[in-house]
Amino acid sequence: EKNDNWWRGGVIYQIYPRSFQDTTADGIGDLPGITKRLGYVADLGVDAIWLSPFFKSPMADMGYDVSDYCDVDPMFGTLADFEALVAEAHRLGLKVIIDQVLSHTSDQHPWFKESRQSKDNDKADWFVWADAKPDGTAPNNWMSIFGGPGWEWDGTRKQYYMHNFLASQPDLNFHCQEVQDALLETVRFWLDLGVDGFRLDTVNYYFCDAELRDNPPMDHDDNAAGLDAPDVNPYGFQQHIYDKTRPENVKFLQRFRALLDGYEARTSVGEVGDGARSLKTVADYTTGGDKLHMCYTFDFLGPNFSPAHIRDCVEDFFATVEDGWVCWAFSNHDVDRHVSRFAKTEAEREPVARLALSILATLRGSVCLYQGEELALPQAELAFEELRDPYGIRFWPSFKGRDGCRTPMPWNKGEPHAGFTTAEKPWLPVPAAHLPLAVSEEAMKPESVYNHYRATLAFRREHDALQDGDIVFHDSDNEDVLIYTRMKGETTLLFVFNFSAEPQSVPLQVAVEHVKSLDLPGMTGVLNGAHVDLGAFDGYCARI
Ligand code: TEU
Repeated sequence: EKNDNWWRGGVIYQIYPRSFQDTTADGIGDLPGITKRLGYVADLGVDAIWLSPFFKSPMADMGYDVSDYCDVDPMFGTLADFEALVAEAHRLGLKVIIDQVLSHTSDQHPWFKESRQSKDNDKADWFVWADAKPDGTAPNNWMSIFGGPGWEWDGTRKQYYMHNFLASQPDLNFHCQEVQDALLETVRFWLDLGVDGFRLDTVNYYFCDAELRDNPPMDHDDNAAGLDAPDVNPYGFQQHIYDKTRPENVKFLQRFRALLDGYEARTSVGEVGDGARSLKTVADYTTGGDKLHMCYTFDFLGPNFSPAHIRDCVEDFFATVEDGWVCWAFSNHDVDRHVSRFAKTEAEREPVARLALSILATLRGSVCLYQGEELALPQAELAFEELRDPYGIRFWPSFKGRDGCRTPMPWNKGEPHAGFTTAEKPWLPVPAAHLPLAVSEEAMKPESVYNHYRATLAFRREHDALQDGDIVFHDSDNEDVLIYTRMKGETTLLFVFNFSAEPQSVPLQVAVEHVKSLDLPGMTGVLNGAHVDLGAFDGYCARI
């Protein structure tokens, strides 16, 4: 039975509320829609859901611009709807993790509206304000991730304010104690409502350099996931050592953790996207058991899916982060869906989806799945006119934005908009290519990727060593093959995976008489003498 440590090795299913299920016929998903579909989520065999933001917001960044931390946006429902959602989730045995966007607010948040009035109001220091340089330009060279300078001039206050993302997402000033206190009060509000945990958006951006020093130029090797390529994003021109990932954050995270520890069995997962420096940051934020429970890096959110990359990332993680904990993910609402990143052809899409999940579910760490990946949905191709993501609209066509992974869940092939909405037009279209992959189709087929997810997650639950057992990688002279063991107590489980479309015969490095083959769902690798024979994108598991 899971306990206070349920999150350690737990599986989280990310729901993007706008695109899960509409019940009000406005073309946008809502909380009652999620509640209605929780049975489906529980049946997949996950431990928790993570809900992307549903708070009051002008939706300039699809809810990652919050104007009231303690209320539900009418677009998504009411607080009562949220309480009903939590009650239903708990009845089904699902924990509920919500997304806290504490680094910045919306410019429509009352705190910012007050702060921008003058240099001496009660909230004057709640945001990062600075005078212009003598020539009128911005205080320093900091850039916004969404393009252009990280500073916006305010005509009323006659100062610049800092923003890491849109100009309508002003950065809160964490050096101000009152800001920390106010944010922790909002966290307490949700804890008291029964929320089981928090995903902390851009947790390494909370503090900026108090002296506002210029950033040095970017070292491009320092760009692990390749998301910050300068031709796509001017953010990549700088090494953000002054406006992000400040050591001061550790103390704030200790305050945050102390608050959570006053409640039972709560958890937190921080989003740390910071290129090659991520692991140092994750170590700072998750070791010692008095800060975050776990972090989320961008290691597996880029184009690279190979045995060497997976081994390097996992080994580096546990070597650097020691007793800290990770939550791995291949997909989320910010990146192209992973089957489209990893599979070279349409024929490879489903085999790659199966292989990726078999690995994800057997690595050391917690797991985060993104809605629709259990259907092996490919990235949607959208026309410029259909885009809603300000990031994509800004950089089109070199970067097409994040809408292609945010299209609505296809529930039922036979219904308009695949059963997502009865509105004439959903906020983003359901791609035609997703219709044959709808839940109504996939659930019926025993061999579907969807049923592979259910069986593989069940396999994970059955084996204690897969929750938090150690992991050791083993060398192979075949670069298409990944071999590792998971160990806990007396149990050692061996895994062998083939990342190529060619069959492989892999020499076994243990005496055959000690090997007891296990049925790894959806995988057909077999023991053949002193070798494991694997088909294309295949896997094998044994107790040794
Ligand atoms: O994302 C943080 C972040 O760093 C992303 O901008 C990432 O670099 C980019 O999306 C990669 O394509 C979080 C949220 O997940 C994202 O949806 C928000 O837009 C962002 O914060 C601002 O709140």
